[in-house]
Amino acid sequence: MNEVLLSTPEAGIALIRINREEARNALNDAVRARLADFFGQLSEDKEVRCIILTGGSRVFAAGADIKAMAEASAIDIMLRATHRLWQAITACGKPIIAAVNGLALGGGCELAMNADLIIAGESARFGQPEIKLGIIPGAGGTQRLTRAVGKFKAMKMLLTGQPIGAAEAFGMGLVSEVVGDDQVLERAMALAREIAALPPLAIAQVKEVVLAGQDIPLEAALMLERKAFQILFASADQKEGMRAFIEKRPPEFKGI
Ligand code: DAK
Repeated sequence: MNEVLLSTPEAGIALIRINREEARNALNDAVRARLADFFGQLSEDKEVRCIILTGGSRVFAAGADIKAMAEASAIDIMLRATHRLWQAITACGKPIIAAVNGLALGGGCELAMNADLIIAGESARFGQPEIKLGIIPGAGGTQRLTRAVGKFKAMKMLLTGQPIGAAEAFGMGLVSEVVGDDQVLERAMALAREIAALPPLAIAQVKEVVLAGQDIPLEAALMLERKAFQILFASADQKEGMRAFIEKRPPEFKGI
């Protein structure tokens, strides 16, 4: 039950921590189900403005639980339908920051890639080692990684299974920021605080338009952007934000 922990370190900020150190935070069914529950719950919670997802100091997550799938049949894997659990994360409309210390491997790297921002400690390592187990990534590793870093860098990681360090991951666009190992959570909190103070309807529109837009033709994506832009003029926070600027005072956003 305590393999995934949820807390509220500050108003508006939720912190989810994977806490299965003895198995290097491997994602078994229980961990995935609990992650899905928490993300589903937080999606509906109006008080939550930003979610931080983290693991331990040495391992963010070492991927799917190999012991739980080693002897599975193809039908077992199909019936487990773990993509439904991942969908609870991808469907979450709130901004998600992955705070990554140590290893993010396989499903762990895929989990981090479901976040909107990745803050990595300088010793963090990212990899898709599935190829060494005779499989390929099954939760977006071939697709999200390629979209994030491009074909040739993704292929190198996917075809060799070799992990890369935080600096290289930053250079290729896989992480948003690299900070000292002991600064990861602090930096994630600072960013979450900044995001939590901004108008949530506009924040949600940024996330929705960026994610939906990257998989459709540019003209359609620009149309989505225009519509989101227009619709925000129906929000009280747009009026507040612009009036506050003109009146030279700090805005008070209400999320409406
Ligand atoms: N699964 C299960 N147990 C794991 C594990 C994992 N991924 N990673 C580590 N453990 C366990 C070890 O077996 C060991 O257990 P005991 O021997 O104590 O019982 C314990 O955690 C400590 O591990 P080590 O002794 O190996 O610890 P080290 O610190 O020396 O090494 C390590 C840490 C993370 C470098 C190493 O454990 C390692 O290489 N782990 C495997 C990493 C890996 O190959 N990850 C990819 C897994 S495949 C799907 C979607 C996605 C996926 C699958 C399906 N669908 C939608 C269907 C994803 C697949 C994957 O992620």
